[in-house]
Amino acid sequence: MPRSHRIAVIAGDGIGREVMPEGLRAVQAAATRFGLALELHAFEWASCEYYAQHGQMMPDDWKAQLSGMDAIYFGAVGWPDTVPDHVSLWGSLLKFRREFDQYINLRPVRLFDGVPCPLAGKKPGDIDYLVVRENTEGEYTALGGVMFEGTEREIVVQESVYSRVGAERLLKYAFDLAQSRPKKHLSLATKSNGIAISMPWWDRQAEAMAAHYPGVAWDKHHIDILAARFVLQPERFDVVAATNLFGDILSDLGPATTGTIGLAPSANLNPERQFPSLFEPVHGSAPDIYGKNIANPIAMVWSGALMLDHLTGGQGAGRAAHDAIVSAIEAVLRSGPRTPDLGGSAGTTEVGEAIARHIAG
Ligand code: GGG
Repeated sequence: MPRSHRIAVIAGDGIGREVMPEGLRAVQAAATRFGLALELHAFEWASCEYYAQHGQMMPDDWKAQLSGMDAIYFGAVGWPDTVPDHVSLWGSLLKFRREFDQYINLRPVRLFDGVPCPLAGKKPGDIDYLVVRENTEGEYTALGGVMFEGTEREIVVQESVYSRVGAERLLKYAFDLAQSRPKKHLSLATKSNGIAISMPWWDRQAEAMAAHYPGVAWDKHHIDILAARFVLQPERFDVVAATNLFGDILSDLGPATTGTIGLAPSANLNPERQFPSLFEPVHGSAPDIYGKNIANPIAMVWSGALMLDHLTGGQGAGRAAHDAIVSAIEAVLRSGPRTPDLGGSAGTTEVGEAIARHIAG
């Protein structure tokens, strides 16, 4: 008998706690339908509440506690009233990404049938691309410092770090992905006119990688015009490769053009499977709407679908479970209950239950 897939469940903060039960409802409905054995292990840490009690976001042995897990299903982190955002993020999510070498952050962006598009004249199919964000280095570093703090001469320096290994593995993943898709197109986010050392270097890495993929057409866009094109010509895009910060910005902008970032899922992947990968909504903990049962659970649910697909290597029961969850999301967005971010008045739970009913068939 195949062994169970071991999943660490970390709801985190704010609406992470409200959308997680709906994500689990969908994941469990799909697992039951397709005979996937799951072992769920809930952890209460990686939250600002834990920080308030212990002075840190996670216990010292967090890695040992997660050893043997096949995936991490993660809600959201951040409660700035009690813990500064950079402390909560660096104390939890960024530790997972870096110490589990989840160097790919895959963020699908798709306009669904039935969802009013804020962009004039766009229909489903016009917005359907994948942002591939570098996830362990780049602009996200804690390298730097402050001099002459609190004086008129105050100076702050923070470094960005791009390694050849980091760029090559990101680009290889993104080109492989582009090659596997019907459009076979890759766009690189750059800013090589203004950021005159690291970005021309990125352009050269992409050019070198592209030489191995003659079947993939590629282009590069400065990040400013790329942002405009996400709004004006989203149909141009298929796979978009970006550094950590550029990818983070693009993967909020993209979903905003599809109606709401409440739909946007993500997969923080360690493609070699030496470590567990992590699946989370793109949105954060949204303290302003926490406790109202109005958060859209679909990003969490869709992230769960990506997790099940990953667990079985994109094949068999995990793939079937993924497809059933995405079909259920499509059905509910076409004619089911909606949360207020999509103009509806349904609650988080109501939407989650409707999706789970579709999955069960
Ligand atoms: N579920 C994602 C989450 O909690 N995100 C918080 C956040 O600000 N993340 C920043 C990032 O993805 O770099």
